[in-house]
Amino acid sequence: MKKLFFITSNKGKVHEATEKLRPLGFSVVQKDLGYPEVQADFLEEVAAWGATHVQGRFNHPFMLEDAGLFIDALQGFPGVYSKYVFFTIGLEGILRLLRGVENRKAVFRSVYAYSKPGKKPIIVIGECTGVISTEKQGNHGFGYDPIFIPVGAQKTFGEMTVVEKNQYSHRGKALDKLAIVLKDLQ
Ligand code: ITT
Repeated sequence: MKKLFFITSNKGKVHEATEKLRPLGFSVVQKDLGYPEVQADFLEEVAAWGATHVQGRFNHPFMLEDAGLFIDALQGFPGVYSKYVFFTIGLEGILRLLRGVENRKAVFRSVYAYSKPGKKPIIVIGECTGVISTEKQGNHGFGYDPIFIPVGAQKTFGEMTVVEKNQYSHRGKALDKLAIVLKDLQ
């Protein structure tokens, strides 16, 4: 198994990445080094900037991720502010903003930056479209999982196992792409 460092504070992400990449020959190792999340309009900028920052103090190949939930009826909010919004108004706040709103479409985006010492980070993106439920369902996963139903499913991410969520999710898709990149690099 090839060791793959994942710079993140989020154990849920580590769990999902582990399940996804283990069968492909990678053992994911969490490093909670912390890095500043730059104020930017796009997740790609946040991930690339974070990777360049970590490169300066971690002399191994690694990956990191920036993710967010973009809600149609809220013009893409919370988007790049997903973390802040989750810890402030939370799921209840989002459900309140959408009370009575018919268009419940949303997309989860995940951007991975893979970095090797001295090299420009490689960026891969995964997306998952779906709808925001009218109430919280399930207690698996993390973050917005209990209010997001992906297209093709009848239940929220919060009601899915990690393996099931990976089949639909933005993170699962981004990691599939990353696995191809990593294979080509070997
Ligand atoms: P890092 O240390 O990796 O940055 P984080 O939890 O801060 O971990 P992000 O900044 O990438 O992660 O994510 C922003 C927010 O979006 C985060 O607070 C999560 O609640 C939410 N989020 C991201 N991916 C999610 C997923 O798969 N399911 C539910 N919520 C998710």
